[in-house]
Amino acid sequence: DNDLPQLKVNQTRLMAELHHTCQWGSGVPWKDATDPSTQTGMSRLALSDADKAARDWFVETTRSLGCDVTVDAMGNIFAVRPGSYGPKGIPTYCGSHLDTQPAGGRYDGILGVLAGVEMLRVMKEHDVETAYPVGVVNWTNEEGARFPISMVSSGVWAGEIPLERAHALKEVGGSGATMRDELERIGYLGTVPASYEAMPMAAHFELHIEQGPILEAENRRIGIVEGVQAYRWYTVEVVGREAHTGTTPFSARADALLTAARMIAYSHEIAVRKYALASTGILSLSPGSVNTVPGKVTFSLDIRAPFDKTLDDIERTLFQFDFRQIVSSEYTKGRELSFTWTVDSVSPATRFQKSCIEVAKSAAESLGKESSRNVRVMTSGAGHDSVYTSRRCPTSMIFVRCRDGVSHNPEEYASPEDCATGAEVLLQSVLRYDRL
Ligand code: HGY
Ligand code: MN
Ligand code: MN
Ligand code: MN
Repeated sequence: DNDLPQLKVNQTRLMAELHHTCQWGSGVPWKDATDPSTQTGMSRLALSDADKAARDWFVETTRSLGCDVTVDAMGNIFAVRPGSYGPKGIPTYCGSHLDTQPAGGRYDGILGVLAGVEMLRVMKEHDVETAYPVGVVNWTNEEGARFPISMVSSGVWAGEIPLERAHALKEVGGSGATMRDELERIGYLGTVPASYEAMPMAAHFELHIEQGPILEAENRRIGIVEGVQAYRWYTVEVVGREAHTGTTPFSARADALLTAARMIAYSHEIAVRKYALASTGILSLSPGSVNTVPGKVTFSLDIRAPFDKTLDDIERTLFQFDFRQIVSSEYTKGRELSFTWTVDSVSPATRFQKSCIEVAKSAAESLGKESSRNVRVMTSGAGHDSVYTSRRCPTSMIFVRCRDGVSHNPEEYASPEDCATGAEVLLQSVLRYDRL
């Protein structure tokens, strides 16, 4: 592979496009991006008007770079640049997602998509001829923030999530609009089936910020991701009984919020004991009055661990024993206290394929002498669409460090140099994989 052109990405252009695309979903111009006092963060929720604007830009830009663009039934956008083997060749893709968290950052997802666009630009500029087609894909609703199954569209593509279930997903706390409604409203309900049979991939590489503290702590610039930890999302509903806060003694209360708070605190204790993580990011209660004991609480649980078995243990412990124990101990004081739970999203522990890990690693090490000290093989704490693509084709990911390991936060930041280096490793990985 030494005769591979040592192509450089254009860092200024890449960052200019990050600035340009941040206009969609950000209340704050990029120049204020590092000033926390002005930061409102990115809110380019899946299938929102801001997401549509970014999607339209992606379609128009990749078309102008000579790509055929296909939109599937989940609104996944596949931009494919032909290779010398012609249309029958199966493309090597790089991809990520344009949607963000409600108060997200400026790099999570979009950096990987824009690095793919930069790859296309560099290939066009240097008349690079790949044997197989290369593609850039934008996966719909990776975050699962607006429609509460994360990586749902790559999950449908991989045949792991039924299309009907995804289409019927209702937006969190919103108007009740479904994914299908919103796909139709913004004009991205494609006719091509959302499936790997319809849109096959030879391989999938994803550039993403690490979203954690490891690379920065070890002063490494590039992470080569060999797998993703397991995680599950639950919704727990606790039902008690509304009561007057001034006249109802504790002994007669069925306080749904107090009970839910104890359950949430306990889930964190269990997670710590089992070297796992637990978080509650959504909590709603009713009726929501200062002087009424809450009768109903609904909260989310996001549990993560390196191994599925740990999640099995935690799930069994919480839902078969401890939550029952907590509710019944509260119950003896009051009456009519109960809870129900649903599993909303399951992302099993994932190991990427050696072929892609090795390609990405050698691509990173080819970037100059000291680079091997800059490279760290690691697993991802966050879920990504690559979890699902790895079910259907060789996959790996490339991480760049982010300041203080912060993400899903307006202050998310990755340096222009690191963004460009990551994009270069992505470009080299795709070129090398094409040669395999
Ligand atoms: O939840 C996750 O890890 C991802 O950001 N969807
Ligand atoms: Mn992401
Ligand atoms: Mn994210
Ligand atoms: Mn993610």
